[in-house]
Amino acid sequence: MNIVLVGNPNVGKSVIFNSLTGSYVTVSNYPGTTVDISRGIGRFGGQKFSVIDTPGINSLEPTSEDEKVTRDIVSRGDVSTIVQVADSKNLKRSLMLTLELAALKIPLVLNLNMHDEAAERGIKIDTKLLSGRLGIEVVETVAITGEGITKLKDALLRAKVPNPDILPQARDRSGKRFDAIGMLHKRSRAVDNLLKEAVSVSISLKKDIAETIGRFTIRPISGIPILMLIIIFMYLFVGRFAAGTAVDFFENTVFGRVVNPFFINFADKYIGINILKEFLVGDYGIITMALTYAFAIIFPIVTAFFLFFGVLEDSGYLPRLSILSDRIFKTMGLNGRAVLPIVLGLGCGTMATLTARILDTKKERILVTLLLALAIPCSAQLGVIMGMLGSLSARALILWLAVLLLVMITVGFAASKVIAGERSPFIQEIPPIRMPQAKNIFVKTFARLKWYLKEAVPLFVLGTAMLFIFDKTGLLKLLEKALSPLVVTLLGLPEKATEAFIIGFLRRDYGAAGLYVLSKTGALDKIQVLVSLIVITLFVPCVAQFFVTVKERGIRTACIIGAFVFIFAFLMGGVLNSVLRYLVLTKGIAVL
Ligand SMILES: Nc1nc2c(ncn2[C@@H]2O[C@H](COP(=O)(O)OP(=O)(O)OP(=O)(O)O)[C@@H](O)[C@H]2O)c(=O)[nH]1
Ligand SMILES: [Mg+2]
Repeated sequence: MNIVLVGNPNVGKSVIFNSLTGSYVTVSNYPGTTVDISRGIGRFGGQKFSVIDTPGINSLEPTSEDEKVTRDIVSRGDVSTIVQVADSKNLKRSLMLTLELAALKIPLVLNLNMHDEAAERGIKIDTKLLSGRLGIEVVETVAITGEGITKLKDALLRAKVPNPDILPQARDRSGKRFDAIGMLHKRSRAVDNLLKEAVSVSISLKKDIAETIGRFTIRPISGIPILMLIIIFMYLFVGRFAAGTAVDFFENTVFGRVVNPFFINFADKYIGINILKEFLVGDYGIITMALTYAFAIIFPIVTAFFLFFGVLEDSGYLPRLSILSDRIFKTMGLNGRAVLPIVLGLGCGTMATLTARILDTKKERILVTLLLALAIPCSAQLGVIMGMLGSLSARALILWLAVLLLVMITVGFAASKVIAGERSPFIQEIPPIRMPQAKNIFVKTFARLKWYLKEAVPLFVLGTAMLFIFDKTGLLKLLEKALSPLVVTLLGLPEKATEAFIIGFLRRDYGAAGLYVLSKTGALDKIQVLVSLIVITLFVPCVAQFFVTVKERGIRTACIIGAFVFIFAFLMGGVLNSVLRYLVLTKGIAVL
């Protein structure tokens, strides 16, 4: 038995999926969280079901790639039941889709979710009447509290093919077929009739605080200060607290005093073979470098960032940010919807590259993929960088931010002229501002940390092993010499910084951590810190992101993007190096 969850974007499909299957897929308060299908097993009524979660759709006629995924699933022929998850607050939009789904003649259950929010707004739905008219089970739920889930499971066992009488006629009296617009019109009339009978709204005079806050975040005059407050708060929490206090504790106390001495001692005593000992606890040791960077430096930072980001995602702020910044994105040939993948890129560029699927045109998808590869640091990088720059000066941090913004806007602008295609119009559903749910945030952070441990840490180990081998074979010295025109002459950095770029190929955050350690030992001056950080931020995307780019955009586009980013990063670093040296050293202007 294949059960497929289908519905408009951001209505709670993934929460329902999680409670039917007991697994966890990401839940966030913005449309476009799910861009690919997830499968799980649900057990109820003494039976076993395969349950599928899908990306949100507004119609079975797909306009973007994630919507195509859903359309393909429901038209595949092995679907035994469709559960349409609907937002009770917006029944018109939901029922428009119901009528399309009904035409598939597959057993259907209508799940009116977000019953709590509908009730708050004085919306009352006559589910009995709706169920009678549609000829299917209609169940109200509050997915986040689990209310109604048992009823939904029962209803699933009684799923029926919808009553064909509710479907608008496809042909007129003379037997001619209606076109798409004609059908839309007829469907809309049919839905209006249903709504008239089944829904009553009692006006609630309760002035909604959340709604007021929501409006403030969109208007530029209040929205920009709010955005700045959010950035400052993020800096304090991730850059100061996590990258400063927490990293100090883990690096110096936990690893510096306890973990590393223990292993070094252990290796000294029990491991006779020198090279093996160095492999574990030497300069490029798996424990002293890979695991220390991974757990003492990056782990506290990503944890803080994921927590902060989870709150942001679940509050409903991101879709509002899209609207606030639609105008800036317009100059880059994009619309405000592109904010979502870009902001998600601050969490993880790999995931964000997948989210580019929600964009309507190919041009927009390529542009966003390019910007993600070039100018958007991922969470781990961002934390390490904010920590490093923060300890330098506030001015350095602002300069770094300004350079990135400038790069993003100019490259976006130029690329939008070069890449053929269209910018699509911007229409966006805005979900309500919601109080983030602690449980969801913890579960989500936990899932992301698990991902970090599974995907990122092995790459750190690999990178360290590479450095170790390079070092032992003398290749490292050769590479440093070979790259010296780039690293030393062009960027004005010490030779040792080459290592950070080498491991940065695998993951930029690991490279950034290398620079962090280097700067702590006093090997970099202020200009060098800023230049190296700009280069590593712009520098090639991590391996995982590169592979996803290949998968999504094709090998050719991925390689062009990769090559461009690489060259651009070093050129930009070189220019910045000369300009800063000129201003600071020759003119004595205190830029940093
Ligand atoms: N108040 C309330 N919030 C809900 C309910 N169900 C889901 N939510 C919230 O709605 C938001 C969207 O939930 P998701 O499960 O990610 O929605 P989705 O339909 O999978 O969204 P896409 O994958 O983007 O199409 C999250 O913030 C949830 O916490 C509900 O019954 N009541
Ligand atoms: Mg989802």
